[in-house]
Amino acid sequence: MTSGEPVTAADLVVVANRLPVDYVRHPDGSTGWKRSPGGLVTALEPTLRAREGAWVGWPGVPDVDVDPLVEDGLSLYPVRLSAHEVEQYYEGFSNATLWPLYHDVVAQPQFHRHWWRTYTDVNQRFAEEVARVAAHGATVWVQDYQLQLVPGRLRELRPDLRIGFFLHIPFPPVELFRQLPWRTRIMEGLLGADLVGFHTDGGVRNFHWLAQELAGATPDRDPEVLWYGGRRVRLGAFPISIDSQHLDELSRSEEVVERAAQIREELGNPTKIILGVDRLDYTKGIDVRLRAFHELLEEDRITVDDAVMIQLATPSRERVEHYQQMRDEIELSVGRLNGEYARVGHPAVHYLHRSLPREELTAFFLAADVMLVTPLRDGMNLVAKEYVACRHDDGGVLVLSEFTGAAIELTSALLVNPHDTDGVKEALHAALTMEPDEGRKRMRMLRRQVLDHNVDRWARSFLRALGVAVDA
Ligand code: GDG
Repeated sequence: MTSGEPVTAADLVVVANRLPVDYVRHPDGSTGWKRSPGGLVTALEPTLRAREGAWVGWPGVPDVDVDPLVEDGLSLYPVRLSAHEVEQYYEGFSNATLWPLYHDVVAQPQFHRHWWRTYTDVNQRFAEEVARVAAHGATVWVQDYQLQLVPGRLRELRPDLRIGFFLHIPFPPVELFRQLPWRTRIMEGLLGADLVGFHTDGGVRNFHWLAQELAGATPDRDPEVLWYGGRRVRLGAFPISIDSQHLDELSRSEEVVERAAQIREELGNPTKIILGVDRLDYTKGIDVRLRAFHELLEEDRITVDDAVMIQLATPSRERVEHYQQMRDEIELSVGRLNGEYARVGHPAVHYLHRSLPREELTAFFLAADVMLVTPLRDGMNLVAKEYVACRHDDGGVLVLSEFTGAAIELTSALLVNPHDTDGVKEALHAALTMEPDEGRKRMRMLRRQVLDHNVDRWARSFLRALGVAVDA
């Protein structure tokens, strides 16, 4: 897969915490690269290839020195992180300070000065690496909350660059953001960009206000423009999407259709299959849906013959304390539920704590009669869109939290407030008993939205707003 020389002066540089490949050490001591196919790389690959593109990021393993490489035609520039930096910059400041703070403080953020110092050092290193590989006047697209200081640092190093920043998680309400001891520094960092993008208008509004209050930016007549340091900073909402066409095709393949039927059979042909798919994260509201399902069983409104639940939970951030606690709580709830309602050979909840191949996941989406997406807060939530893209049969009902970015577009889902257990319970019951015609009508509307707005369109609209000439 690896061939050619990495570009030395890139016209377009994507910078993200992770490279689109992971460095792997095999048990026999040999090393190699494994692709980690995310939506982002799918979206950006064509554009990166079309112009001398490069990707700067961490290879996923601490303390390794690896040279720049070319992988499937993409020039990749690894940034080295020590184990200490991974602990403080990534697990600490990014995932135990910023992540809970930006998700409405659903868990208590931890503020530690030594984590912050490492975050600034690592952001500086990323900026320096980009400054080295970007051609004169190049465009740089910085991704996400781990790298919020990069736009500012980069502008100091390379004022010739055109810099965009996109935040994949929510940008929090004013009062919450103000808790952060380093709030002004973060705002100054982000204001180094020419374009700051969010999933929703809410993010734009929060940022617009805080940039004035904390960093002294001045507003323009255009509510999506701020003036800072004599420069124009554009803001905008760019709701991300998925590779809808690809998923639609995959879900129509014979293998996936057959596997979906087989899953139903393996479950003992229940009347309804309820599905949840998430990274195991406390923001995703996995406990909310388990509670709703549990109460419906308790109240005899459904039985395990009527409905089984499958919760697929991808392992995530396992070294962060909040995640360990939450995993224990979820597994306790699953155990209780099964203890009370399962029959031998027929669990009420099937819980898998592992990552599945994309084809297998697609088959689960196709098999599920009800998809439960109940985050307490989520920037977008791609799983909701993936479920819709897979339902080429117009089947299935989506129950979706109001507090996801996706809820703004997917208005034909059954929208729920995840803090309202009764509301979630009623919506789950309504989904399980919905008339097929009504379900199909809703799914058709959802599919129109998801198939019309794929991730490629998202990437193009961001780059266009940044002033990059992209094909229509
Ligand atoms: C962040 C923001 C925003 C899950 N399990 C398996 C698997 N997945 C895939 C899903 C989906 C992705 O992981 C999860 O994306 P989400 O959007 O749902 O959530 P986050 O990981 O929290 O993403 C979020 C996103 O960034 C993009 O901007 O939407 O709000 O939090 O694609 O399908 N994939 C495979 N096996 C699994 O077991 N192959």
